[in-house]
Amino acid sequence: EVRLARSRHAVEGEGYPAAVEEVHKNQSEGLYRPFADFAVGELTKRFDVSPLLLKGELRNMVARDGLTSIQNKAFESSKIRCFRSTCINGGSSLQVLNVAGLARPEYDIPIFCADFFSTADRNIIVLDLNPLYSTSTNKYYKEKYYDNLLPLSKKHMEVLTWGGKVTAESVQFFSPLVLWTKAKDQNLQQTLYPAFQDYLLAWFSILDAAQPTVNSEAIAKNQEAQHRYLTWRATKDPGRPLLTRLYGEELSEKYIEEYLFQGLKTLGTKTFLDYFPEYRAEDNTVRQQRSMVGKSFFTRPWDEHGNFHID
Ligand code: BLA
Repeated sequence: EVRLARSRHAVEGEGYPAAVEEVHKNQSEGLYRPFADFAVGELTKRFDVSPLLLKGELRNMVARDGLTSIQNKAFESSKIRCFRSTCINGGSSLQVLNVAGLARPEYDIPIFCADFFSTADRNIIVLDLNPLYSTSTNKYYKEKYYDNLLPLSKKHMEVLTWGGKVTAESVQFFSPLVLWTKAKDQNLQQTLYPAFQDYLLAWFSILDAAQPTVNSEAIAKNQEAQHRYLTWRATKDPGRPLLTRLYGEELSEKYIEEYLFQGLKTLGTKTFLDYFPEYRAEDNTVRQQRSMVGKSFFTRPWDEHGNFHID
């Protein structure tokens, strides 16, 4: 395996390239490409990573419209099981960034999650350090990873305000730091880009400081928590229908299993219905609905101390 030169992707200077609007218009690289470049640049600069090679048909995915491009990159390191960055550029009608960072199971550190979906007239944005364990029932976990980051997230929350209706099922995967927004009429390069940088660097700092556990029970738990998360997302991710439209059923299933939610087939053997039995239909298939609880959160359910409140 080829090691990446550490400085290869380094981003020169700080901030967002001034020409990004132009780039977006020209549809050459897309709205989120500077985000992806920053993520990969910082990752390779800070950690001793090796690229994870994509298999066969996942290497050069071609969208059915022949125009939408996709850039996939994935890495691992001694502490990182998988860090992957995906950038979809479909011109002014479709821009997607999806970045995920999952540590090895010797660490209980949160999952880095950036899910940005933009069209000409709307943005759907989730940026978070998704918790492996509930921050409302596990105060130790909340204190360990989140309390000291609340001030950092506060300034971004004030700009990137709560995006409205989101299901209870999604909220259980979110942390008190989550930025869930539909940020309209905003300069994302001035609002979202700094938040993305802050959250990513915060995740890197957590990783830097992390010490592996040797407790096999703790390792197994961390692994199952990641598996449960991946199982949820691989089955219920709202991006699914779009991926199927772009790449067809077969390729997108492969992409979801082996790349986007890699670990699904290797970290555990439990099924979606084992983790989420409330989704079992009478014929034992998985119910199509995204929410069974039926509760939605219209406002941010955490207070400024990161405590969860149900109104
Ligand atoms: C919508 N994506 C959403 C929404 C959320 C998320 C909360 C809006 C609310 C909803 O429709 O449920 C993201 N949901 C999450 C995350 C978790 C969760 C991160 O439970 C758990 C951690 N998004 C992508 C990719 C695509 C994508 C790769 O990450 C497409 C290729 C698209 N997300 C996408 C689309 C919608 C969406 C198209 C709108 C779906 C709709 O309006 O029906």
